[in-house]
Amino acid sequence: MVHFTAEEKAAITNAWGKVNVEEAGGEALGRLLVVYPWTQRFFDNFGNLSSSSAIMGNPKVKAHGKKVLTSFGDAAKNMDNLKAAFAKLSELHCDKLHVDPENFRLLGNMLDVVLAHHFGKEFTPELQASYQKAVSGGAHALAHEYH
Ligand code: HEG
Repeated sequence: MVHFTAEEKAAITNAWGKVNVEEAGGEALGRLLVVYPWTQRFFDNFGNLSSSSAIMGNPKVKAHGKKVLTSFGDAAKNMDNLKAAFAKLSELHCDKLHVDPENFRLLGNMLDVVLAHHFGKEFTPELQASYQKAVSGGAHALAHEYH
């Protein structure tokens, strides 16, 4: 299980407070769908995904991105027990949605790009490392109930 030092927790929480979750969520999910187009198959009820501009402007992508990042942020309040924080969602993504957990990692990397863009030089390697740890911890926890 991942362990976070007090400094890492503080850095993650502090930076997360400056993130516009709605914007960043739509941007990260949109980029996932553009960069890894096979991920679009989970969202065939989202309407027009025919081009990158259609995807990035699609209101359902934005709304779902916000939902995903909001729940990610809620879990970040529970960094000592990500497994418990994500247990229900893990079951949902496995049993109902059949999302391959590899996709959690891909989405995490898209979030990385979005945060780097948002924070610029403030996204120091140390902060990036803390986020990578949080994201891979989250991805691991989300995959935990898979069987
Ligand atoms: Mg998932 C639903 C969170 C990655 C595909 N996702 C949801 C919901 C949440 C969530 C909170 C709504 C659950 C509900 O309605 O009760 N998702 C979530 C997190 C992460 C993630 C925290 C990773 C950090 N999801 C993810 C990825 C895919 C995916 C990578 C597919 C590539 N999620 C997915 C789908 C739905 C949800 C297809 C149902 C969408 C719908 O039709 O409403």
